[in-house]
Amino acid sequence: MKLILAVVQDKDSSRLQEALIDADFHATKLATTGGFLRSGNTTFMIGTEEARVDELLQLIKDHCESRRQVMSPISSLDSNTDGYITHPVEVEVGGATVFVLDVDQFKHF
Ligand code: 2BA
Repeated sequence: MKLILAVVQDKDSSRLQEALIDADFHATKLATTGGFLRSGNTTFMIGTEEARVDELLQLIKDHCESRRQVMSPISSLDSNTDGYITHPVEVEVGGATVFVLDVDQFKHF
């Protein structure tokens, strides 16, 4: 058993969710926030048998696009800008950031 954690852009999450259901993968969708851009993204937790990992990775790849995203700078009128970016930053985000983890035990009560 493997646990796949896939961080994807919100724009791709519905399409990916439908594709996971169609392919009979069981997933949990979490609303997450990127540590760098501090904007919302979506993390899927997907438990599956090792034999289906390559199929799952391909499915994630097929449904997640990379996009350029500009992070709006925080307003200088805001009182506390500590640790926040104060100039526009354009970065390439995604398609998907994926972690494949070994699962010690899987229980479904
Ligand atoms: P964020 O942390 O908001 O990062 C968004 C994009 O900003 C990243 O896209 C990358 O292109 C850029 N970026 C991130 N950190 C940077 C830095 N220190 N300097 C310059 N540019 C930086 P992706 O690499 O495709 O990552 C998309 C999202 O996936 C990330 O959103 C984060 O939520 C997650 N992620 C990426 N790598 C991760 C890691 N090693 N561990 C945990 N989560 C990760």
